[in-house]
Amino acid sequence: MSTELVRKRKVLPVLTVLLSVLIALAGVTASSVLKESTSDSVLPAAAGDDLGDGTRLAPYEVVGGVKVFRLRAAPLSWEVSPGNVRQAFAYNGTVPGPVIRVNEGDTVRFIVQNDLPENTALHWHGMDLPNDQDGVPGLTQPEIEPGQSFTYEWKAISTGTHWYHSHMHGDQEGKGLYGSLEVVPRLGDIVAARDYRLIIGDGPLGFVFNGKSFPATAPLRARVGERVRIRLIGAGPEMIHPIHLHGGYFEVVAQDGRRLPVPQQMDTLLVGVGQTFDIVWVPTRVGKWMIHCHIFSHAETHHGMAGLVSIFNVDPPAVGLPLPLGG
Ligand SMILES: [Cu+2]
Repeated sequence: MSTELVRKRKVLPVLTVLLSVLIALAGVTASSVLKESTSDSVLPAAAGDDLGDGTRLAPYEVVGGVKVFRLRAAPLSWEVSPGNVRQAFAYNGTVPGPVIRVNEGDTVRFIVQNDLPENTALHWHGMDLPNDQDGVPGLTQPEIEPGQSFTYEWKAISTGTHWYHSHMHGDQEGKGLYGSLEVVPRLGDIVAARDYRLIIGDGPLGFVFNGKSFPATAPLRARVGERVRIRLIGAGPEMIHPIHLHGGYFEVVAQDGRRLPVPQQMDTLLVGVGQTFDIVWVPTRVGKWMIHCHIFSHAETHHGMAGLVSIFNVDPPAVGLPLPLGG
């Protein structure tokens, strides 16, 4: 037996043991993450789950390898804050509509049912797709009339944070016909312990984050030291909003779904209608930290905070991380 072969025979069992240990460790990590996800809104999420920000993940069924989603647009009485009920238009009975999250390369189909009292059409904002699936009424397709449905089908090529919305006119969008459209890249997704979205609305529902006005906006949970991803989406339909986070700075890592070559650190980010940004924040101190529009009439009244305000409830780290000096 050559010395080379002897060496291989000694090394292989060692490698096998190492591999088993690594697999066991990976199993422990995965199960602890899953365990936390049920109690603490930490990734990963399943269809129908509350994503911890007042939105829910859209369910779908797989038919012949295609992910099939159903979206029903209909009028809805929607309470934006306690006692403040507005006449909304909604996909599947919620404002915003369900979060559509698919993987890069998926073929997706959307059956859109129009139960509104008026015509509509649905646009897939930021998607590279065939022109006749772009959802622009009168240009790429006929208007979907009340009682009718329209089926869209395309391949998810454009990765990152995007959104979908009615392209009929701004009023439909302002009444709530929009939602987050998230295409998870095969490689290089933004790494984070938590994944929130804040869709900014400023139409007939008033100033709303994810369809709600403070104090009805969902409180957002985080822990010191975690990487917290926030997807900011300007759904408009009319205004721009300087979104400000208390408690230090965040990093802007992507715009309109595209990763920035150099992430930029700031504490206030101007979000225009149609724009999306992915920001990452690592809280350094426990407490209640605001994220809000810094135009005061969008975030406050004479009776206190209202509109575009959400609160991060930051808890101590799950493991003993060093805290910043100075308390
Ligand atoms: Cu604003």
